[in-house]
Amino acid sequence: MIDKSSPLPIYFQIEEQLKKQIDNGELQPHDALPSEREYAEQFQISRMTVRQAINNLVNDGYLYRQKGRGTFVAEKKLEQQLVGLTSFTEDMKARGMEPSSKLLSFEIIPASEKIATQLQIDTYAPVYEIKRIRLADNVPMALETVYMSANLIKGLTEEIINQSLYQYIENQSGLKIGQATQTFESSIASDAETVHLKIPKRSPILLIQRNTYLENGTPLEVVRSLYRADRYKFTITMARM
Ligand code: 16G
Repeated sequence: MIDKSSPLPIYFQIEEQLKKQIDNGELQPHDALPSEREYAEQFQISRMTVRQAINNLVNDGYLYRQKGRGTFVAEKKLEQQLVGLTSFTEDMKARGMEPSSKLLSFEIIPASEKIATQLQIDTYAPVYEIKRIRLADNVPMALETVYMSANLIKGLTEEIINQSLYQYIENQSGLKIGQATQTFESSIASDAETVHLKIPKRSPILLIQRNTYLENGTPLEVVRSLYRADRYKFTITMARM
């Protein structure tokens, strides 16, 4: 409830109340929110204050607006701990979701100079280029492009790629994945990317690039992934240095 005598600003109290309703399931993903006018009447406050609270919740990803239709509760973001080197399949299984992939293209191409440098192979040496939409419970979460040396990883097939790449590398090819470096940047999705990810045009997205190495230091993969910014949140625990 709203406490007008509290030192906490009213918009903040509304935000907290809505967040609580979302967390405890009283408000479910895609539920329509009452209008600003209804909230203003219910709480006996100005519509401006309601709008401020709702704007903040839209900006923080708890709610989303649809032109001409209103404001709705957003799906909860997946919280991904930044510990350990894991695959998409492992990440989804760990949270009880069903991973799957939609293969967009799978080719062997000559390595560009940039990819060759990162994979420490000759320019124009054969590399796999694998483009996949990664889905969790059938919802597109990320678009991933992987480059790997075709001389290092032999015998990749469409069937394998539709399952788990890391599982194949470790269990079938006998190689040991060691470590990776990863960068995170914000970006804006292209029109084609928004179609694949089923998000509105010009949505913000997270560009994640990973360079993975085998235990012996050989570069294994160069990956460019676009993760849905409305569905992902990364957490990291840091110790004071
Ligand atoms: C993750 C990795 C990607 C790796 C893939 C293997 C990021 C940014 N990317 O999506 O580098 O190729 O897992 O997944 O985390 P798979 O074993 O399910 O095919």
